[in-house]
Amino acid sequence: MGEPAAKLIGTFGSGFSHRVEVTLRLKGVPYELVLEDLRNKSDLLLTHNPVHKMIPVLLHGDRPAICESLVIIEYVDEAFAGPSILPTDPHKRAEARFWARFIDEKFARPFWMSFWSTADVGGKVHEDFVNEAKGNLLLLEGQLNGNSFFGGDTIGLVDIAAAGLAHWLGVFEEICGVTLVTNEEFPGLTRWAKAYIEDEHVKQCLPERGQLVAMFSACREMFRGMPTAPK
Ligand SMILES: N[C@@H](CCC(=O)N[C@@H](CS)C(=O)NCC(=O)O)C(=O)O
Repeated sequence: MGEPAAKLIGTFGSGFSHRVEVTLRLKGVPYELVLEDLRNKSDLLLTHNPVHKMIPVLLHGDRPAICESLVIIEYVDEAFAGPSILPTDPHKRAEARFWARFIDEKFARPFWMSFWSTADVGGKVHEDFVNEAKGNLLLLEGQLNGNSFFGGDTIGLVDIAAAGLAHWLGVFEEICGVTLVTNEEFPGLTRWAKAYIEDEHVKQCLPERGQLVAMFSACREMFRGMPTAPK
């Protein structure tokens, strides 16, 4: 890929890091990846994201860092040449942003809790989370509209935001013994997940499945005791 044009502070196994890496790759931006140990945060991370103290963080030139994965994706799309990640039509752009935010704000929690919740959490039991997650999955299934990707023929903002559903889902299903997505119930999403993980740019920055299984298995008891997804 050539001399790094940007530095990404990320961590192994994070779907949020993956979002930024895949965006940089799709845009053809050479980058340096700095892997952070989140149990022992570096000065680099604390200096550049003093507000949330979270990865991913993007450093580009001498200007202040860009934080928050969805914000970084849009920044990279606008700051660098290469194929567009967001549609050019303003209405379609707004729709893509809406569904990307839906994934973080409405989809993510019941999805996560469908795997990891064991007890009554905030008045909800495991089955409530599964039902909620499936309702959200149906909404996403509808958005595919027979297309390969949410944005049409090529990977865009919503596909990148939903990457956890493509690659991390199977890992969680295996570890937790919960099947959330079947081809019978969600044929569009199943096809989409396969197409996403088979994309050449995506493949290059997907964490290896066995390593993900090991990592999430090691944290299983910790996740099960949490009232929400880890931050
Ligand atoms: N909303 C953030 C979420 C990022 C996030 O949850 N990062 C986690 C790792 S996957 C983190 O840095 N956690 C460290 C902490 O909370 O102390 C984004 O989209 O970038």
